[in-house]
Amino acid sequence: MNDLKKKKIYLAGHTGMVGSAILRKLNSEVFENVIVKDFPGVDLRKQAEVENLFATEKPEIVIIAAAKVGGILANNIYRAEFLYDNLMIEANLINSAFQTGVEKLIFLGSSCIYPKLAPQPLKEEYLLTGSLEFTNEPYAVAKIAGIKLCENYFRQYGCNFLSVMPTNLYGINDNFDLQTSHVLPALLRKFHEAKERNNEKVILWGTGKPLREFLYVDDLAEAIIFLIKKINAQNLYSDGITHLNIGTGKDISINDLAKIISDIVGFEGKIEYDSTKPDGTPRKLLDVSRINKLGWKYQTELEDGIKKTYQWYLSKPEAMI
Ligand code: GFB
Repeated sequence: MNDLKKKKIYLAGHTGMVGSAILRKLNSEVFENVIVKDFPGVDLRKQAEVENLFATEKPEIVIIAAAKVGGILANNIYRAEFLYDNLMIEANLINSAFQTGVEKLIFLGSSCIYPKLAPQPLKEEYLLTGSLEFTNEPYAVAKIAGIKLCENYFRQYGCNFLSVMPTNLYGINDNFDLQTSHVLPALLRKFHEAKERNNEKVILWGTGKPLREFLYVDDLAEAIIFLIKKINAQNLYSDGITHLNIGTGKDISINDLAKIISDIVGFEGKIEYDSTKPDGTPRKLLDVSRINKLGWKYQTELEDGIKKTYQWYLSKPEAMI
């Protein structure tokens, strides 16, 4: 373990919600040699810049938390960028890791890789067994390509590259922009602003019926550290799977989530739905039995995580812009 703490770890995407949570965790575990160098310094979509970064820094472990991400509307509007940017980022990072002999790489994807109507809960082996959900198909295709890059660099060259698929994440440093955010930060903001302005109602998107599973981002960071320490690509691929699910194994309807958030925020008005906005996938509950058996389990219950996120939001006026 002491050796591991001295390894040079390159965390790609350290400024986002996920990357910043992983960075906090790496630092708190006293990993001594963590490098963080991406946008605007290095544009990960540019092959030459990524190759130069790897040639100069020579990382030994790589974590790919860098991605173009967003909620249902952003995925559906910026379809070309969600596909192109994510393909370029992951292809450049994974191939550079191969070329420079990186010892271990962890690639982060998303639960939207599974078919829209797959049986629930979603087992790892359901990948590529049916059609994807339309709103996030470009993002999902890019993330599936990333899984397949890791798998096939392992199959052809034996690279220790593994992929993990977290469920919907939330927490501090989340994006609270109402056009591009995911549902949980959007609801915190909508209920908070409605309370502050004494509005009678809050309008949410879709029907409120879809079910989603939410994981507090610091729990995901714990899972990543656990995987760095304990799990290698061989463990996954020899078990016949290409990636590991990470989640809580519990889901909730958007309408029930809205009730919890409005209670926490203290909004007492009505909740209405705008059915001109998409619902997206009806349900995406991950089967997390594999990672649980390996020895990792989530810690933060939904209400506690929402309270922590709301406290952070209130303490950061810039998140409200
Ligand atoms: O979190 P979200 O944007 O993305 O939306 P997905 C989840 C559900 O919440 C959808 C509803 O059914 C939305 O219609 N919703 C209700 C709202 N009100 C709101 C609101 O004010 N804002 C938002 N954003 N949603 C994303 C994918 O899917 O999840 C990505 O597009 C990725 O590719 C990510 O996989 C984790 O869960 O539907």
